[in-house]
Amino acid sequence: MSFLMAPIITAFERSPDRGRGLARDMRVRWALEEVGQPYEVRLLSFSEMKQPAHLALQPFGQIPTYEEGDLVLFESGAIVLHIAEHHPGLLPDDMNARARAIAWMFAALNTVEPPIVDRGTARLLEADKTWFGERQPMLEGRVRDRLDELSRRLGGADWLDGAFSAGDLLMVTVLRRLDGSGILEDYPNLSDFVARGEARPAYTRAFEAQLAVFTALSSAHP
Ligand SMILES: N[C@@H](CCC(=O)N[C@@H](CS)C(=O)NCC(=O)O)C(=O)O
Repeated sequence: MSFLMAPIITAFERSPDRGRGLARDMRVRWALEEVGQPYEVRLLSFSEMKQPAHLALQPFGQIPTYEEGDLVLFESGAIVLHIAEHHPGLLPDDMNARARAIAWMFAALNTVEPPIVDRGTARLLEADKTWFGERQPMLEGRVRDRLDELSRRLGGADWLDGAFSAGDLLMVTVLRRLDGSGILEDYPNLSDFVARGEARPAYTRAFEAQLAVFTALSSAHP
C-alpha cells in the first residue's frame, strides 16, 4: 500500500555529520526506500528547529518528523514502526515473529543506542573537562559490554531474528554511530551485519539522498 500523498519528513539543512548518514532522518529515509514509498524532505536550520512551528511537530525541537495527511509523528523509532505497519517488507506476518522484530527495534533504540550516544556526546561536549580522561574508558566499556552481548546473540546469522526487519534496520543505523571509533572493528560479525545493511539498494538510495543535501550545500557555500 502506498500513502495517497507523499509523506514529508524533516532533516538538517546542514548536517553536523557532513552527510555521513548518521543523522536520524537516515533511518526514516531507509525505511521509506525499503518499502518503495516516495517522500518529500523539508530541510531545517538549527534555529528553525527550535521555533514554534517546528516545536508544534516535535516537542524537543529535533529532527526527524513525519507528516502524512493529518498525521504528525516524531521519534525516529515510532516513524519507522508506522511505515513498517503500513507497508509489507519490514515486519514479518507471523504475529509472534512480528512482536520479536518490534522488540529488536526497542533494543536498538533503548538498550544499544544510549551507551553509544553517551560516549559520543562526551567526546563532543566534554572533552575539555578535567574528568574526561577518567570517564571515557568507562563509557567505552559500557558500549563494549552491549556489543559483546549483541555479537554473542547474532552469532553467525545474517540478521537478528530471521529475515531482514525494521529491527535490523534500526540496529544497523545505531551501530553506524560508532563509525570512526575503531570499536566496531573488534566485532567482525557486527561489522559484517552493518555492511550487509549498507549493501541493501534501499540503504544506498537513502544514503545518497541525504548526502546530496550536504553536497549541494557545500557547492553553494564552498
Ligand atoms: N529520540 C529522537 C532523537 C532525535 C535526535 O536526537 N535528533 C537529532 C538529530 S539526529 C537532533 O535533532 N539534534 C538537534 C537537537 O537536539 O537540538 C529520535 O529518535 O527521533
